[in-house]
Amino acid sequence: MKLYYSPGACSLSPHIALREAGLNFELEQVDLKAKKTKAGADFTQVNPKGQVPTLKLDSGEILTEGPAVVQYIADQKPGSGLAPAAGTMGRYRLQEMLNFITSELHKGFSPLFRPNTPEEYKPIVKDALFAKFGQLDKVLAGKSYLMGDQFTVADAYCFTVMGWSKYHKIDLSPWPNLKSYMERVAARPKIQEALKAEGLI
Ligand SMILES: N[C@@H](CCC(=O)N[C@@H](CS)C(=O)NCC(=O)O)C(=O)O
Repeated sequence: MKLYYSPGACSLSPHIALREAGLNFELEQVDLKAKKTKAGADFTQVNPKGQVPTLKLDSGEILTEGPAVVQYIADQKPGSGLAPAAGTMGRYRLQEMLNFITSELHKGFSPLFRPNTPEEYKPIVKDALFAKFGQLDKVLAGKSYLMGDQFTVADAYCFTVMGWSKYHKIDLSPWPNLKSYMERVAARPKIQEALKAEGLI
């Protein structure tokens, strides 16, 4: 498999999942502005949406959209516990969480990254995000990970997106469960490996 990624972008989530699953994979960096791969290829020929994460499967097929990509990775190693078995209530709970992360958190952060977002709109974006942080903080009360004691691909995604807080000088202290969760997840050896491989630490 080959994961097309950009350092620190949402592609860090499947990158973590691949390492946590212990799968063999290659990484290829993408310049998201120029839409070029590190090797100089036109990235839109790989993924017409021009976005990461993009996973090239061993069959040559291309899989996109973070929540789908991480579930595919988890399902390659069912014993890893990265996702409950398909068709179980646990899997629907995982999908519920992945969808929350993608639509409320990930896309909630997006305006903060756009160079043309007016400064006066940013506090409105942050207020909406902070309401979601409060909801996550409640979910995490008394739990090690989002789904309970087991680390899953939802944690890889949540850690990736919540990590963007530091780029926007957002202090997580008002959400103590979320803050300690971020520290706990960051300490996982495979996460440290992924962060190093992307040049983030
Ligand atoms: N709906 C996609 C969104 C992926 C996405 O927003 N990727 C960003 C990086 S975090 C990207 O590639 N941005 C460049 C662009 O949209 O042109 C998913 O969930 O995977």
